[in-house]
Amino acid sequence: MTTDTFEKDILKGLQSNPKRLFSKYFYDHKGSALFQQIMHLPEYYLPACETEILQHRAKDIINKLPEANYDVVELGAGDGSKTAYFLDAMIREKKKVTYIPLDISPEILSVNEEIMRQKLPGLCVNPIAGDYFETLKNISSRKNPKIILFLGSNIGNFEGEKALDFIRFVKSFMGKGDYFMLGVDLKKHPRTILAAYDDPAGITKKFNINLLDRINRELNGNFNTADFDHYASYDPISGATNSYLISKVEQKVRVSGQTLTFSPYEAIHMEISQKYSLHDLDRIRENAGFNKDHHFTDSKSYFSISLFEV
Ligand code: AVJ
Repeated sequence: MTTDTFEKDILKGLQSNPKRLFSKYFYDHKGSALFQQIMHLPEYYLPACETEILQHRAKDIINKLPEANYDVVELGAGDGSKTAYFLDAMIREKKKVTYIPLDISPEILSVNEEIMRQKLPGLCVNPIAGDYFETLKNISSRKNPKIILFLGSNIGNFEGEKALDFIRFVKSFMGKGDYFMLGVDLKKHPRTILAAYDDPAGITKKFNINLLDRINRELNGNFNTADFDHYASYDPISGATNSYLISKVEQKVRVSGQTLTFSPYEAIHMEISQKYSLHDLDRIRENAGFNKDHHFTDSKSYFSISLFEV
């Protein structure tokens, strides 16, 4: 990511009304470490539910896959530690797999490779660093049938129709007999969802505030982070969790030579974490032009790994 795009996006967002910042910029070094802490919070149920499915339902998922050979392509793979459970099951079920983790960060991909070497020696791993747009082009010319993984409820960060646009975009790199495997957080009791984004330990607040610190560091900003508070809300009708930073006082902030003014209690929209019902997912699958779907959920039905067939 060039500073240029970062600077343009941040200024544009902060000069908009309402003000907004983009969650894709949360993940600098410090932000990635804070996200690791979030994943271990008792209120943040998502990773445990997804891991349960990948550990205990992998065989049911694999039973839906007819071919003997697959390229397993993972979008935004990270360290791949959860994916290892699925890959392990693939190998035990005698599938021949090549694992192709795609991620923007080459550093995390070398961690991924090392984890696979330790957990699954002998697995063929072929990492590709870059953004989705560049890296997906690379894989569309490969001949093996593909399973494209997009796990961790990362689809939730796309606003409204953008999720469907993204799935259609991914599908344009797929052919007959390929599968899209999507990890999604399901609609559930609003209090359970809200608690996951409003932890009493305040880690989610730090995760949001860190973007202001990043702007201070990288764009010569002077946010006084103590003047901002974190606020999350969940709308059970739309299924959107929205996170905001609220300016507690009237204030002026300088960023990249520009002056921004905040009214008392003015909000910056930070992130959407969209929740879906299985019915919502069926509709998306149909609108994206996939043939069939299968949903695999954890024992509490909090999370789904959904398999869409081309
Ligand atoms: C990484 C996008 C799945 O939205 O649940 C966690 C990020 N934000 N707590 C999510 C996040 C606040 C997370 N995703």
